[in-house]
Amino acid sequence: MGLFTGKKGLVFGIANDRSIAWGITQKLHEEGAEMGFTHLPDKDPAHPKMENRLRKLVSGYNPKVILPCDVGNKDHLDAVFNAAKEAYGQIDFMVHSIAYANTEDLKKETIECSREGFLQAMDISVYSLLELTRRAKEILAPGGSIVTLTYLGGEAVIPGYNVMGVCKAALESLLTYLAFELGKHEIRINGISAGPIKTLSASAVGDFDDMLKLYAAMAPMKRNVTQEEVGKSAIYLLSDLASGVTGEVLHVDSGYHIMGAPSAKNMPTAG
Ligand code: 0WD
Repeated sequence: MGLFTGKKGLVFGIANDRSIAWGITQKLHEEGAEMGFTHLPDKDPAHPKMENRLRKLVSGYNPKVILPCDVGNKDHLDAVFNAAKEAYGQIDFMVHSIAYANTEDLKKETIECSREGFLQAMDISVYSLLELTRRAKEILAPGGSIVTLTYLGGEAVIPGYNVMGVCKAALESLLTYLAFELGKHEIRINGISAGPIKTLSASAVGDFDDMLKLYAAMAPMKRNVTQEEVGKSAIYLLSDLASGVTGEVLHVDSGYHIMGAPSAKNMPTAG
């Protein structure tokens, strides 16, 4: 009997086998969860790359829901939540592992970010949590739990993270307001602040390989975290083990966030 035996949920944000959402999904599956999934809509329906990639990954899981979903598209969201209601009646958890900023705006200094780029990044990376949560609330059973993914760049300046840092700050604030409002319905929502993991969207962030090296040098555990480690922490937050935890951001980053400076031994020598 697994932690999630008899539990059902929705996972948003699997792009490929490197996605953090895939790490979480594998752990949920090991613990007996039944899941529905979405993928980004394919531009060419004759060659549904995104859909095929997701179907291949989850083929052993017999999902009742696999649908295209751009979180900025109301019709897609209607279709996903209608299908989930029909397939499952009620659900027990939801994973929000979505962020987007166009590369041009992401690479610019934050001060240079365009209005359109800023609004789009906020819409897809932050408002999507609000919208998915509002819809999920209608089918989440009491005791239900939501997890979203964030990053330290929302708490302090991480050069290169730019407009996405502003989005993560907003996301972390949003999750506390949602936690407050959902608490009376016995629904919890928490965030995982993951250390850097090389995924598709991470490769859009400047100097990513250097960031991995910096973490390995500076973090108390002297290494980076894995997709699997984020998955393990996510099942804690999504399960009854965390029944008293809401509005929390759990750092899964080898302890990097507690450091104020690298060890003096690693500092470049002055003069
Ligand atoms: O180092 C990292 N990889 C970290 C990621 C450290 C800390 C946090 N995170 C966060 C990200 O900011 C994001 O919120 O984790 C979450 C998942 O990111 P990921 O697993 O690193 O990235 P990826 O595998 O690319 O998944 C993000 C997915 C998209 O992938 P692509 O690369 O195709 O944009 O978000 C989804 C999509 O599947 N996504 C959307 N889904 C629905 N509608 C949309 C959209 N409009 N845009 C992006």
